[in-house]
Amino acid sequence: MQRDVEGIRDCAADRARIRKAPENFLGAEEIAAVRSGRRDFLRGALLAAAAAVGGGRAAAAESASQGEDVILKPQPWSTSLGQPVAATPYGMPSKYENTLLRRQSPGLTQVAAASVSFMPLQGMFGIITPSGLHFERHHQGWQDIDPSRHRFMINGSSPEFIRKPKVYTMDDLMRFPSVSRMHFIECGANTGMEWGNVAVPTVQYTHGMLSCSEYTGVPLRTLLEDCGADFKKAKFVLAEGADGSSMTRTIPIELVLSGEVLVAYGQNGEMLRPENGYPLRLVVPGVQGVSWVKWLRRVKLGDMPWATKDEAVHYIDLMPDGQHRQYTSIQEAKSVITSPSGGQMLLDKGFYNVTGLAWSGRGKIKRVDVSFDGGVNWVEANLQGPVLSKCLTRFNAPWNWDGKPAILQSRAMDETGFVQPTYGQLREARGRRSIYHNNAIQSWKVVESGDVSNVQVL
Ligand SMILES: Nc1nc2c(c(=O)[nH]1)N[C@H]1C(S)=C(S)[C@@H](COP(=O)(O)O)O[C@H]1N2
Ligand SMILES: [Mo]
Repeated sequence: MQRDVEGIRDCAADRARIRKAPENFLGAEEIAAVRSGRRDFLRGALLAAAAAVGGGRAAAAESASQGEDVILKPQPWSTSLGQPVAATPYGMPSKYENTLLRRQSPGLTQVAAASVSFMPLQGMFGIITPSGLHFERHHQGWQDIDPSRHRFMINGSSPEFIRKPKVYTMDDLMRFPSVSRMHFIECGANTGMEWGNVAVPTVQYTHGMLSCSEYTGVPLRTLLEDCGADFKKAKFVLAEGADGSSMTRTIPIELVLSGEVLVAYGQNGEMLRPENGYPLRLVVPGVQGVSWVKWLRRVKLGDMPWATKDEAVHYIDLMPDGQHRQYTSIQEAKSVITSPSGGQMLLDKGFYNVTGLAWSGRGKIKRVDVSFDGGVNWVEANLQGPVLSKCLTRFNAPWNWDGKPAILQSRAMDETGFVQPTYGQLREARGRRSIYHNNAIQSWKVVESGDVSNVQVL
């Protein structure tokens, strides 16, 4: 798979044919350069001609002549001493992998520390998000908290809910039996800008408030039992963060009793990153990101939802009848084709592996269909294992592009039988003035030049 402009030159012999999405709004210039064959972008007129006429043979000829050099002559890396072990005690990506980064959307106002960075889905593989590329959403910036000074308290809004309120140190928590589980986290506002038909250019900005990790921690249920919680009386818990945002969210006790809610300290085999809540965060599988309270300092038991600012003023859905819907926490089934996707460019007709991600807050993904004609005809995609509950699932579908305009879509179905809606169906139920919980089918338009862009199909 072709992943950047330089890569076209270096890897053309692999017959990879997708140019990577421009990572910012300089894309048009790069594309113009591809077409005019400017030599600082692409070597020689041959490939430029190939791109212009969409012919594969010229590109193949170019790659063969390049291939001779790198395959027949000894390269510096085979004739010199390599770097020693532990030259980088904490390993970093290759210096050539310098464009796949978290980015802030140019379509959003940047409010100092209260902001969002998006995960670069368009160039990622499999289902796990490397921790350094995990999206970020902070309401008051992130902190790097000294774990020896971090405390986690469990109490009740009245003594009837809990017999032994406790304060734990990180050392205390890490002595409990732990579990590790893979789950996605999606901000309820992911894909939010598309409600108003504002088409942001790339999948990073349409769907990048999404990540997936293996989390390690203690089921909250275990800790509540340790404190003598009365599960007959307590109906809800309130989770509270230690940062300056006063982030508090109500979580129904049934979710906690299922054992799925974790008080987590581990992410992808190491401690959480500071941006993701180090040293402790709540993991609430299937539920929108805001409930995954970071820098978790307290869980309080009660018998009524608290209606705090982040559940009474924010994170509510404005319905067509003018009413606000509250506590819509579950992330319904959703999917998106990550490549080819907006901003990328198909360099040639022929075979493509269309790939993407599907997920559901209600369980496992059962099936994903893919359309190449804007939803008229559908074929079933291949689900790539493992297919886990409340976790990202990778899908792939083979496609032979005939060089004609096409509209690529994916449609997920989860194990409850829920089918991802079209924009028409979503707007019928929800109107068009929402911010949160947009799980409509995403469409990518491919034109004859090979350019891929974001369009909405009802
Ligand atoms: N304490 C605290 N927890 C928080 C937030 C925050 O600002 N403060 N942001 C929430 C929101 S809105 C989301 S979407 C997720 C984002 O998690 P991430 O930054 O690890 O991706 O954290 C949630 N937990
Ligand atoms: Mo969020």
